[in-house]
Amino acid sequence: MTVLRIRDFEIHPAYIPASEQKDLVERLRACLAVAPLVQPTTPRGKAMSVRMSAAGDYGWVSDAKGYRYEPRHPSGVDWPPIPDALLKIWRDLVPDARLPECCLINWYDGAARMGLHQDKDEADFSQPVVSISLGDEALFRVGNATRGGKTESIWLRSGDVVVMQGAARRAYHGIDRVRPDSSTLLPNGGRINLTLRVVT
Ligand code: MD3
Ligand code: FE
Repeated sequence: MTVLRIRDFEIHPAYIPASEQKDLVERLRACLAVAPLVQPTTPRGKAMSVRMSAAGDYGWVSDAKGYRYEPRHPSGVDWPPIPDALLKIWRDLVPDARLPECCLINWYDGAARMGLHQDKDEADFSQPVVSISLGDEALFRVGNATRGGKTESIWLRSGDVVVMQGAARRAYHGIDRVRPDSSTLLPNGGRINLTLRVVT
C-alpha cells in the first residue's frame, strides 16, 4: 500500500476500505450512545466548533477548569471500550508502541475547524498518535515544533490514516476547513476524526 510522507508524518491514503468504514461508523454510534458528543469550551470560556467524545481508559476534556484527560465522561459514565477494529489498526501500523489508552472522537460539521495546536497533555512523547478520518474531506495543516515557520497542507479523506511519531509528534497542526458533501459515508454529512493515543 502507498505511504506518503510529509516531514515525519506518515499518511496511508484509503487505508480503511469503504465497507469497513461503514462498520466502524456503526461501532462509533454505539460508543456515542454511551458517551455522547459534547461541545467543549476553552478554559477562557470560548466554545470550540468541534464536538468531542472518547473511548478507552481516558478521554480528553476541556472546560473552565482547563484541558486534561479524565477517566470518565462529564456525565459520570465510564468511557466505552476502544472498538477492536481500531486496536487492530494500531497494532498493524505501530506494532512496537504501547497500547492506546484513549480514542478521542472529534466530530466536525461543515463550519467546524481546529486551530493550530500541539498535543502535549500526554505523559510519553515517545509514543505515536494514530489519526483516522471518516466522512467529509478536511484540510489538515502541519507546522513545526514551535509556533511560526512554514506550514504545509494536505486534504485528508475518508479512510485515510495518519501516523505521528518522532518529530511529527511535537508538530503544531490543525484543521483549516471541511469540504461539505465530499463523502456519502455519514448520512447527514460531516467529518469524524479518531485519534488513538497513549496518555500515561
Ligand atoms: C500531530 N485532530 O484531536 S488529526 C486532535 O482531524 C487533532 O481532528 C485533528 O489535532 C483532526 O488533537 C488532526 C491529526 C493529528 C492528531 C494528533 C496529533 C496530528 C497530530 C498529535 C501530535 C502531532
Ligand atoms: Fe491535535
